[in-house]
Amino acid sequence: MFAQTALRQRCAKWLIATGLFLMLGACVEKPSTLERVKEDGVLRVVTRNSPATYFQDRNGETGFEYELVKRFADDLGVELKIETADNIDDLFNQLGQPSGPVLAAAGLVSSEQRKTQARFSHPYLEVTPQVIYRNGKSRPTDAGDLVGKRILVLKGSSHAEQLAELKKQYPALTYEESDQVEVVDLLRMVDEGQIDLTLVDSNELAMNQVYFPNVRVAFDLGDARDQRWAVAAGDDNSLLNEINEFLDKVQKNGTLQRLKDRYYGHVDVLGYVGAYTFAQHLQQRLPKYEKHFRASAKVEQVDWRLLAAIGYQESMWQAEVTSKTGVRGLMMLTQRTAQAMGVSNRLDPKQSIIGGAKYFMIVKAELDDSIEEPDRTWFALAAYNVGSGHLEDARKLAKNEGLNPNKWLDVKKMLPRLSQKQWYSKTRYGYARGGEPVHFVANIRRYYDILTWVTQPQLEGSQVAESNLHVPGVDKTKPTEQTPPL
Ligand code: BLG
Repeated sequence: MFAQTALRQRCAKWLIATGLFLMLGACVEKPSTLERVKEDGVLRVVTRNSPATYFQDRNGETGFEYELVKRFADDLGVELKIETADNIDDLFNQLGQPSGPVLAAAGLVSSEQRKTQARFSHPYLEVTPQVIYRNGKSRPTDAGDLVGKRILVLKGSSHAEQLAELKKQYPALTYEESDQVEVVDLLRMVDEGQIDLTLVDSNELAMNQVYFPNVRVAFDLGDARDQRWAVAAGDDNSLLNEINEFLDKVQKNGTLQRLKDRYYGHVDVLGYVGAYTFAQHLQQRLPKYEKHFRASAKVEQVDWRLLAAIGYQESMWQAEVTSKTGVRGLMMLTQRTAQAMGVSNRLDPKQSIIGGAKYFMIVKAELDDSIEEPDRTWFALAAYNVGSGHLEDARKLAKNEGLNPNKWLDVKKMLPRLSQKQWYSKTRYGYARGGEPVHFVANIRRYYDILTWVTQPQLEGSQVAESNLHVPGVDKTKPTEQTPPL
């Protein structure tokens, strides 16, 4: 009897001990990636240093991927730490390391081969692979025309994979891959005739076209593809699920569209011809006026590159222009504005820039306090062009439509209505060529982005910075006035 009780007690103790052990086991189980990120308070992201992904300007870190992933880190309530990979293979290697970054945000498209190395998120951007050739040489029109050409692509890129596929169909096709270059280098090499062809994604070309006047699209190689973020291979879905929820959310609430609008929405505005022209003017015209833009920017506490972008939109950096409507000079001042700003000679570039800068800051200060940056800058640009009264009318129309009168994305939809009688007849200031400020702002944003990229501080040892050194007219050693980020 006693022995039986003792046995039962021993069994009970053993069961409790085993239970505790198992529970302990459960407690020390490895935390999920998401838990680890939250515990560390840091989201480590690997990307590439390029204008379409991530780069530094004088206001700090920027780029489409950077901005999107920063919002994700903010949502998680953690700090963002960006790491850059030298090339795409290196990027996937880093992602695979147990102590490496947990997420790759670098304009990646998924492929069968890549799916063995990583898992991909929901899509956020659609791009088309394009074959790039040099203007003046014979234009390839289909995949068969690639045979016999000197072709260079990024090592480990989806474009290299496409060429490997094509080689099965065209065994004579030859191409090289390099891990020593970035997209800008490939485009420069085509521009300078060092290689015949390269392959890049449409968004990368659009952002870089302005530096390379000779570069042209030969044809689209295949259908549009989706860019996605990547996490390490494995079965831990914690971070991936969170990413997908985030991407779905920013898709629905318009944040993603706003970012696309900011970085890519206006790339079509220039068109290719405009982009080549801009590249030439950057070299030939801007140097004459740069000192005046810098001086006015200092006085008005505004980014000189924004003033330069306005100047390009107004006159393509020409001092002696007159519009059909009699508006004149580098910053295209009306007679009334010139008088109000104390400009006696509108054709004097220095006076025009001083007056334009002053006027821009005045219309900006007059805007409703509830309009925040960066929209505040876009509204000020619109007011510079169409006048504050008409801009107010468009804001009222936006409000009546249930849109947000403080968001440029909403108000720019209303501005063109100011030229339609059914709408302008009901506004306070009446008819205006409302389409003009929409193009005006889109163009200036584009020029401003380009000038920001071209004048970014030296990135030590970077291929990208190297490749920009050939753009004259921009003295990278001079300090720039610090201004609020746009
Ligand atoms: C702007 C004025 C605004 C004025 C609006 O016109 O000129 N801005 C400047 O002078 C800097 O002051 O607003 S208002 O005072 O409240 O009426 C509206 O009148 C100039 C615009 C006009 C535009 N460019 C700066 O963006 C222009 O020249 N448009 C005509 C082009 S063309 O003749 O068809 O080629």
